[in-house]
Amino acid sequence: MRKKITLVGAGHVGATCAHDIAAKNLGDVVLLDVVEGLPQGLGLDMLQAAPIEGFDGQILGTNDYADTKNSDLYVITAGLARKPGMTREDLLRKNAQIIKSTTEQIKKYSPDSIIIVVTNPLDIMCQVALSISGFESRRVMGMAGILDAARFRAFISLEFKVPAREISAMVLGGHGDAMVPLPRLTLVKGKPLTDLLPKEKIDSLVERTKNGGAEIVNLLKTGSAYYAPAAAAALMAEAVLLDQKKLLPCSAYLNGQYGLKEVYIGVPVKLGRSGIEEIVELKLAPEEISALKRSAAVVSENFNILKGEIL
Ligand code: TXD
Repeated sequence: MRKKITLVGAGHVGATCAHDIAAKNLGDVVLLDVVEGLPQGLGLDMLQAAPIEGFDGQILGTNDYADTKNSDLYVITAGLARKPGMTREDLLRKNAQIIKSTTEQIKKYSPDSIIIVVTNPLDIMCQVALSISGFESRRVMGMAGILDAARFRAFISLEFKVPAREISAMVLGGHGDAMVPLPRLTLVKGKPLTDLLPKEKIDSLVERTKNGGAEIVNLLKTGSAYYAPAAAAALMAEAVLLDQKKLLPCSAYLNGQYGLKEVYIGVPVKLGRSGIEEIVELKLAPEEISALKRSAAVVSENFNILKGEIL
C-alpha cells in the first residue's frame, strides 16, 4: 500500500519538507495551508520536479483537511513567527491554538496516524498535540534534536575539516537555549570530542549550536532556517514509514524515564512503524541529568500557562 503523508503548513519548512519527502519516494504527499493558492501552487511546482528528479508520488496542494483523509503521517509546521511587539507568551498561545485546531482535524480524518510536530515552541506544541489528539504518546513526537545535533556536527566538521558524516553527536533536552549537548558522547572519527579539544573550545561550539537558529535569523532578517529543519523532519518521516527502527534524538513524552514524568523533552528514541518504539535511557552524569530536568521544568511551566485557557 502506498503511504500518504500530509504536511500541515506550506511555509518554508513545510514546503521544503514536502519536497524532501517526495524526493525520498516515501509516498503520496498532501500539502495543506490556510492561505488559498499557496499549497496548490507549490504542489504543482513540486509535481513538475518529479519528471526531472525521478520520484513518482502524487503531490496535492489543498486548503481542505478532507483531502488528507487516511494519511499515515502528518508533519505539522503550521504556525506564526514572532512579530515585533509580540511576547513569547503571545506566540505560545497563538501557535497552541493553531496546533489545537490542526490536531482536531487530524483526529477526525486520520485517527490512526502518526504526528511529527515542528512548530515552535516545540516541546510544548507536542504536548498540546498529544492532549488534543488523545493518541498514544508513541504516535506524537517532535523534531528538534536531529537538527540541533546536525548543527553541532556541522560546526565540528568546520573545526576539524572532517566530513560531517564521520562525526556523530547526541543532543538532549528542550529545543533552543535549553538544549543539553553531550560532548562526551560526540565522536569524531570514533574518538570522543572531549579527548580532542580543550573545554573552552567545546563550550564555544556548544554555544554556537545553541544559537544556531538565531545566527541564521540574524542573517536572513526575515524568516528562519528551513533546509536543515525540513531535512530533519523528513528523516524522522522516513524512519517511521520505512520501519527503520533508527536511533534518533526526538522530543518524546516521558513517563518516568530519566526521572521525568508527563513532559515532552528531547531524548534518544527508536523510530519505527508504530512511532516511538523505545525511549533509550543513556547513562548520564549528574550535571547532565540536572540540565535535562531544568529543561523539562521550562516546558511544564509553559504548558501550565495553556491549561484552562486553550486546553
Ligand atoms: O527545530 C524546530 N522544531 C524548528 C521549528 C526549526 C525550524 C522552524 N521551526 C518552527 O516551525 C518555526 O518557529 C515555526 O513555528 C514553524 C514553521 O516555520 P516556517 O519557517 O515554515 O514558517 P512559515 O514560512 O511562516 O510557514 C508557516 C506556515 C504559513 O504558510 C502559514 O500560512 C501556515 O503555516 N499556517 C497554517 N497552516 C495551516 N493551518 C493553520 N491554522 C495555519 N496557520 C498558519
